Amino acid sequence: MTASVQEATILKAFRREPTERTPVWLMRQAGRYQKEYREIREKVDFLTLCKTPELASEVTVMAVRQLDVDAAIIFADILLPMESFGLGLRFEKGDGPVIERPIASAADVERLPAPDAASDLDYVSQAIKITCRELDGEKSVPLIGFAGAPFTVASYAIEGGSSRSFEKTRTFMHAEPEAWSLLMNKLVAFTADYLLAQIAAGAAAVQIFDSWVGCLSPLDFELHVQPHLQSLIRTIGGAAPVIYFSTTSAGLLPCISRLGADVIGVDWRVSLGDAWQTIGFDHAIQGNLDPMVLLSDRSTIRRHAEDILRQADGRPGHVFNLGHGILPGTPVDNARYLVETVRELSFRR
Ligand code: 1CP
Repeated sequence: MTASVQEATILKAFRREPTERTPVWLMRQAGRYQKEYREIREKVDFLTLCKTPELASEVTVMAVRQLDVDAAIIFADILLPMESFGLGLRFEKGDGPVIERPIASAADVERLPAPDAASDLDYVSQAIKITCRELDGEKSVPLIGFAGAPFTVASYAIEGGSSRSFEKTRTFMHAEPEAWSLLMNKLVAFTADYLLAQIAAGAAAVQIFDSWVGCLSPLDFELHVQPHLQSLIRTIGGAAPVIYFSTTSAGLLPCISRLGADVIGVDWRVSLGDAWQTIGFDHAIQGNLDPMVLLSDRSTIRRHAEDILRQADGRPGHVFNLGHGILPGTPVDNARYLVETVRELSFRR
């Protein structure tokens, strides 16, 4: 990474250094809401797009140019490791992901291989290298790497796909605590190698997506998830700033503050000011506009952006983002307007 990338506004905010304005990027900033993305997807299926470094890089860079955001996020998916673990992965039209051979027993966990993340998902590292080369020359826009958190990835591996209540996952966690722990260990080992490979390829920060962990009680989080996340973040060992993102997790924030992450991503179900107070000002915070607001109009978007910036109170260490991924029906113009508005409203003279 070049020195000018290190000085990028968003990396300063991750380190809680003062910045002249609040940096902004949007989760799922490359995706179906863009005409250009849909055109590429007419030609290649989603997994082929993820596995072709030139194409993955192209959609990553396109989102940065279209929205003028402060960071890129590499185009990939948290479910790619399913293939590495031999569980099978396909995406059905309209129905979301299908895990072909889901985990159903302790024996299934014991039988899981120990794949080599860096070589198995080398196509992600290649896409990162191409993207960094592309973005470095231009405006020194840093690239964020990512992976799914062990709980959220395990939920797909056990449910066999998306879920509402995570019944099988939570039942397995309670009924087979030892197998659960072994599964977490295997996922942590893989994910640590994967994230370190992304950092080595040029990612300036990494985000751990724990989208569904909010279905757990604080007690179960502490018992069955927290030590594994701590071990994952400890293994990354400061090689790059770590963002830990989750949703519907307001009640878990005291536990989340103990994970060792540098930046905590929160959704809109908690006010940003309260969340920051709870996790402590020794963390940076990322969030937290309701993505649904981007389906409305400019004055509504502006009002909500103002409120979030007011909650952050000009304190160093706020990175503006949505509280969850951008929705497919979002007008690109509204997303662009949000980025412009955050920049304008947060500018500190
Ligand atoms: O073209 C298509 O139809 C594919 C849609 C799509 C896209 C654009 C999927 C399938 N994944 C992605 C890209 C993606 N996924 C990115 C990179 C793009 C960017 O941010 O700009 C990232 C960071 C993810 C992460 C991801 N995948 C998460 C965590 C974040 C979140 O939204 O909670 C999760 C849960 C997934 C799983 C996933 N991938 C795709 C689908 C349909 C799903 C299932 C979601 C669900 O269970 O509801």
